[in-house]
Amino acid sequence: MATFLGIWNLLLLGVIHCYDNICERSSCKATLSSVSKNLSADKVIDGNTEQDYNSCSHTVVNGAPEAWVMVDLRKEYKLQNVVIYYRNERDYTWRPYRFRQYSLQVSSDTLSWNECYKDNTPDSRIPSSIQNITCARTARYIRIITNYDAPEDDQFSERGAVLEICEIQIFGCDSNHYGSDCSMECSVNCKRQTCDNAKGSCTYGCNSGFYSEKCEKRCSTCLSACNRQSGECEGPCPNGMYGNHCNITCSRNCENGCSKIDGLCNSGCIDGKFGIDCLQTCGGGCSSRCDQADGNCSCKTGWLGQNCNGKDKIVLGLNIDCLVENTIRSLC
Ligand SMILES: [Ca+2]
Repeated sequence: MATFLGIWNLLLLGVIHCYDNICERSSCKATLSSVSKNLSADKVIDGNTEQDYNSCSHTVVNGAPEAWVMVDLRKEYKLQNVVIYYRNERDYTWRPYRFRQYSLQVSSDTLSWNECYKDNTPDSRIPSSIQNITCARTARYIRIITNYDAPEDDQFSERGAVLEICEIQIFGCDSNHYGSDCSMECSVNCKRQTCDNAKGSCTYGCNSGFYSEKCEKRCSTCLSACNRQSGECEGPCPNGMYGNHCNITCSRNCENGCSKIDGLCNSGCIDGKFGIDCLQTCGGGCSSRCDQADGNCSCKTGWLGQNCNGKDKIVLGLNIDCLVENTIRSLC
């Protein structure tokens, strides 16, 4: 009957998920700030979700201003949600009043804690004894901690915080898997092969040479990293390449590579070439390097024209003022 009620409670709470209950398949360890009688921390992760007194852990009454229960998952997991079962005696008027105002926190090292949820139930109300808290964090440690001193205990002159946690179910995936059933593997190109549970986006960015949300696209020939979203190279291009993705080849006639931005040669053209992309050839009659912009040069004896690509008629012995080499030469 109690099991049926437990399932019914889950359905009412909408606790329907496919993520693994991490403590069912690993060596989780639970500890309490203090232990009352034999109601030890083991009861928090024993798989039994019954909520009667003997099925729950219990910190001591009049113990301390603070009470907590902590679960160590033994390694980092990507958490999705945490379901907490608090003591709830069904057979008489006892209510989970000590559960008010608890805090659910996670940590990777127990030194700094990150709060996923803080209950704000006032003294006049009773919190639900089963709570399903979304906690999409990567963590190794989970704790429920409280310094709430319930007024109901005043009549017994009992002071301090008390926790009576029966079970903590921690749902999530291994750090390198994702999806509602943890069946999909994070890309090996994710740093630490860690990604978020919902979409598989790499949590810590991409390994060198990859980009996109899942780091499945390969950067071009960037010398250093490329932009996570666009794939554009964040540093210079390898010599001889240009463009935002460094995937365009500089003119083969550049003297010393070309500008990453527009492909213009860094140090002009190699000897014998001119033009904006150094693809035009200097005249055959140039006596020295031709002008990089327009190809003008000083001519050797017997050559004519601004670019020195024509021959003097005297040299040719023909009555033609000027012949353009390689075009009308057959007329010479
Ligand atoms: Ca239990």
